[in-house]
Amino acid sequence: MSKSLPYSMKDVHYDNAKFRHRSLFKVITQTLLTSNMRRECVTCSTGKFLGLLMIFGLACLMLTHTNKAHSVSDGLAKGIATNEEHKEVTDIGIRFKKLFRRAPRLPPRLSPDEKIFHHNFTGKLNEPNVEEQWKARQQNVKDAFTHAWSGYKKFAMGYDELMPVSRLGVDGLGGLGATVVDALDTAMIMGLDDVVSEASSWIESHLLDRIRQKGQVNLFETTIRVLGGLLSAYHLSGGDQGMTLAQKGPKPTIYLDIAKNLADRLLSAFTSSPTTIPFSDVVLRDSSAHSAPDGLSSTSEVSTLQLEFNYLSAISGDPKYSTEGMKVLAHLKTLPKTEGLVPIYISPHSGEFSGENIRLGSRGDSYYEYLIKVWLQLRDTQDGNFTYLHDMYEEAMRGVKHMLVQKSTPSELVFVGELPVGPKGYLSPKMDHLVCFLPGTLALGATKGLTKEKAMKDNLLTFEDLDNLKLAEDLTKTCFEMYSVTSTGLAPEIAYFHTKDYFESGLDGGNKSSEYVNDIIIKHADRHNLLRPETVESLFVLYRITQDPKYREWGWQIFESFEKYTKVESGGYSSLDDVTTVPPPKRDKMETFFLGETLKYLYLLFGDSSVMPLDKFVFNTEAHPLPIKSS
Ligand code: DMJ
Repeated sequence: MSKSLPYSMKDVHYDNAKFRHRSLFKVITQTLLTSNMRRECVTCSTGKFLGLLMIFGLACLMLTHTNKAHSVSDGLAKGIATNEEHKEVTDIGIRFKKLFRRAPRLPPRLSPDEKIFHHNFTGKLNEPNVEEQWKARQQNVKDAFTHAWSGYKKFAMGYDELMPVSRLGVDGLGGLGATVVDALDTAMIMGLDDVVSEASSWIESHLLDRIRQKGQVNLFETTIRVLGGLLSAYHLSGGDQGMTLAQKGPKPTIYLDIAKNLADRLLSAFTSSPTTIPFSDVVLRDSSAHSAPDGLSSTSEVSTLQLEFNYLSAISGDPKYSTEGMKVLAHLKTLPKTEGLVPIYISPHSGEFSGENIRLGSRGDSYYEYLIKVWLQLRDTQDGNFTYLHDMYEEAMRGVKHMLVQKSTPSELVFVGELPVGPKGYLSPKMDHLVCFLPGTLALGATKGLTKEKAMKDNLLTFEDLDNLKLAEDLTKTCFEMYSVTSTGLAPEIAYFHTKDYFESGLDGGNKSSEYVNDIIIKHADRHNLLRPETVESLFVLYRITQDPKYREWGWQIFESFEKYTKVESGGYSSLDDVTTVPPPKRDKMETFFLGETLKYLYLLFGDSSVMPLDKFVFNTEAHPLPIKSS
């Protein structure tokens, strides 16, 4: 299979290049040719005929001279427009055609609010009340969160997860009440004081005891969900002069004290390892750590701890957490890679990567996410030089574009494949739903959390940033289509794509009216949906950055499908066994990230964009916002 992956500048369409200035000559001729000529030619007088002849002669004269490209005000856009237009003026035949073409539309001069309606809006909401109606949709998400919490509270309070169909609790994450901690900051952001009160008093009364008594937990899962949740709650309840979103609940220092106690135990994964790469598992009650049975750690897991550990060091004043976490990234920097891409396993015993499997799905994903997010978190601090993280990120994204990105057939969806046997092997057209974090990360990396409009205006975007942003938009579409090709409107855990080299028949998603039903293959074993957040996470980031309302509309469609097919009447939402069948069989598990991430991102997507601005907060991989500190 060919590995040439032509995701390059030629695929990029820059907004500003669409709108070019019209010369006076074009305006006169086009006006004559489009209005006068069409309407009056039949009755035109000799005078008018001579006038037209003169203009035609003038046109011929001008066409024999090279016309320099017009300038576009923005610096970057100028370069792009100049190149494109230079090509256009070399061919006289084309220029004749252009004379007779309809005048290009000038950019509309609209206020930012109006712009939202005129740009690709799918038109479901009425214009005058649109913000009101998004508020109503946001309220629906809040209601969904309340319904999810009520099921958990009734049947599973204190367990890690709810089994909503059986109406039972289950400890799938070591028994730290993971749903309580994962959900808490979402409740704070939504202003659900009663939930904040219930969750925080459980944390205050039980969590420390659980941490002291419990056995084995996974270092990564516990860090991103429990430690991340505590740190975010600390900030949102006013810790470190943070926001006071929570009117109810304990003093912020309670969250900090529990966070430190937990992190001190988790540190054993680093300190017992013979290298800087931590072991994957920790036994909380005796602060011991060991590697997984195969002796390996996942690359994404060892590199997705640093946002949390850095913030804990910043607020506790104790550098040990950050020091251990950052040693991992500094070490990863020194290891050999393939165009910035890394295998999904690493050995804590040797410190070397293990195997050749490269992917941005499970075990690979958040390595790439944290490179840019940790850089964003630390770039304005005076604690050291972290440019290497940005360099690693940019190299990796170039590698993704060169080695992993392809287009499906027949309808050209852009997707990210995998290299299961390494860089010299074949490219598998398989994309986990987990990969749908990537568009959000790419967009964030391009504008650093600013809107595209502001970043363009301030000349902050490089060609590479624009290229990455375009890829982000294309991949977001693909992730959304992974939902809309199925009978339920919900995405499978894994999709494959038809390409010129890969075809399997009879495995479509079931929605025959989708334009992409022939592009996406869903194998029987991959048809489940775990209420995962990655697509709505990217919709949220893309909406914040591009301000294009289509991302909100897509989010609403996904939310409606969750409501329709995953809601359990007695309380909670359930993961599904098969998204291609209606009604879909339920899997009887509400994952903690449905409350921690999926509903939080949907709520923020439909709400005011000034809440949790992306240039002031960095979301950990479990959607817990941490403030970006400037010193
Ligand atoms: C979450 O725990 C995190 O988002 C993680 O990075 C990936 N998997 C789940 C959600 O799908």
